[in-house]
Amino acid sequence: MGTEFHDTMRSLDCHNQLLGDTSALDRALKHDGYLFLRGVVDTTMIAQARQVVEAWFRSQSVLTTDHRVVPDGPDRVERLGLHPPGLSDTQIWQWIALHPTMRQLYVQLFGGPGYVLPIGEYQFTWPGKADCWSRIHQDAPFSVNLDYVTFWVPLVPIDARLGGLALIPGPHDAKSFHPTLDDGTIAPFIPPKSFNSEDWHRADLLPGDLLLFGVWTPHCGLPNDTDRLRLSVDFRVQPPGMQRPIIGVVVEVDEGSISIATEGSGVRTITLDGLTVLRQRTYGGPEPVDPRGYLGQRVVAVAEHGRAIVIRYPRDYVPGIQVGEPQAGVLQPGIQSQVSDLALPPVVNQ
Ligand SMILES: O=C(O)CCC(=O)C(=O)O
Repeated sequence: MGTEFHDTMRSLDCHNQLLGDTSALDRALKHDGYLFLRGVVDTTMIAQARQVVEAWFRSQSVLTTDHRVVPDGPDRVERLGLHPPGLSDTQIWQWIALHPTMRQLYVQLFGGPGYVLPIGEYQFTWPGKADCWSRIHQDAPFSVNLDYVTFWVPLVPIDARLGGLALIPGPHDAKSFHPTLDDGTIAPFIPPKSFNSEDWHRADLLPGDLLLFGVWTPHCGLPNDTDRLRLSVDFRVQPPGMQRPIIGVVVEVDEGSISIATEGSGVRTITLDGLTVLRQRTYGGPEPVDPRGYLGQRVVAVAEHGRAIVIRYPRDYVPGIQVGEPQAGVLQPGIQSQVSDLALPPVVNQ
């Protein structure tokens, strides 16, 4: 599938009328599998984040000052890989996720503080990026018992030609569309034929808009038919009440257990058994069979009753120490903050 049917793809419903009613927002997120909110993210913050990300791409000589990809740029962007360390070093998704205005938004959406997981991505779909439709997926099969809400945040205006994100609305709870392969493992992607073209929904987005979706919502980044980069960030936030993973550095491993030095709750030891999913740094390859490979590594672990369900790597760092209270208050769509510097806020993960 190319970009030809994006214009006629069904539109996401906007949920702004539910703002101010956290129960209704929660019900809609569960029922629709997503929330689409217009103009709720601080646009000054997003403009600064865009400046940072574009500056990094300009430093790689692939982007012009008027936001165009240079003629031989698409191939060069592809060669940067999906997770360029230099882009990650800007720490700009964490800056957005921990920004005071975002923390205020978590309170408005969830009725309490959000906890930002150390799992975030910079998306930079380049013109002509191939095989976008072969990357349809749900997050749940990768996250195994780790629940969260994905915050998908456009940094640039996104129309049908630039593509953006499409998803399949619906509760989908606990229903995996990922086929099981012959060797018993779960396929990393969902075959496109699993859905009809009219099942897919998308929306034109502006900086300040926000797309939230749950771990069972099938989604896919769309192809880009322009001469610009589609820039967005996505990060994962846990509303109050969701079970937190254990996050820290592995300090001890033996046959039956793993000990993780956390930032807020000391060293936690959990048992490993034959059912523990041990994930390697990149998905799609062979999983590590020897848990001793995690020694000295920062990990995210999901445990139940002291038993490790999954050990995985974070994607970037977010402080786990909880300091300070988020400012309560109601954000109005279109709010602009007075924050104009690029300094990271103090250590705050609520
Ligand atoms: O933005 C994209 O292209 C894909 C995003 C995605 O897969 C995610 O947020 O989980």
